Amino acid sequence: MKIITVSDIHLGAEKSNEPAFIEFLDSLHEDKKLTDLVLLGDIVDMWHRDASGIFLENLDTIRIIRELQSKIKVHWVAGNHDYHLLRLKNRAPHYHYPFEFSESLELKDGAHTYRFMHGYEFEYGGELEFMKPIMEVYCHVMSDSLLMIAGNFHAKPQERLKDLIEDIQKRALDEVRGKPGQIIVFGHTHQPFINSEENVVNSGSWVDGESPNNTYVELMGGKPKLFTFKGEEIKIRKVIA
Ligand SMILES: [Mn+2]
Repeated sequence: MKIITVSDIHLGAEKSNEPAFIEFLDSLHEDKKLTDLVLLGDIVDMWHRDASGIFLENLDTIRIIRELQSKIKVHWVAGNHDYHLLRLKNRAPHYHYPFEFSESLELKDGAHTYRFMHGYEFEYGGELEFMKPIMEVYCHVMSDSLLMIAGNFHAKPQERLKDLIEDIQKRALDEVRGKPGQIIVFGHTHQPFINSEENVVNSGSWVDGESPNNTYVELMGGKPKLFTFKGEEIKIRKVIA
């Protein structure tokens, strides 16, 4: 089993690095060992583009992911910016969508369990249930006036989360603390890392201006690796208390 995970492409947002992401997806066709692709949320950005237009504007990307589905399993975990995807099934239960969208995901590989969450859960903490309908509303009623009112809510994650980042990373660690064999993989913060115990992994983003960006996670045999597409493996390990 070889899993590749990416998150936070933010397709539809001005700074999304769509061309590089398409090139990356194309490259996955060559990987004969690959069994699973996990799209870990905020793949499309319905907070910056109307939900109906966004898929028309990104047909190329969707087509490539569909083609990959003939070879590997594709899992799509919803993020806060594509949270509405979880509700598609309720709206049209008779329609067979090409992707299954889930709130979180667990994949087992022998003695190892990989757990995937987008990561807004770690930001919102106790307010999570209150935030879910708000995330959905944001996906629906994207408008310039709402963006103005929202203000800070839409700031770049690195600015918006700068005082919260340590807490978010600790909450992610809490998910797997004292659970041998479990690895938590999340995104949301646009700050890719693997911790020193190699059981907490952040997949980063594909947004211009973030550094590093265009990152992806590879999971094989219980070992996470972090790469920059067309760049180096990121070998630094972050200590989280
Ligand atoms: Mn997010």
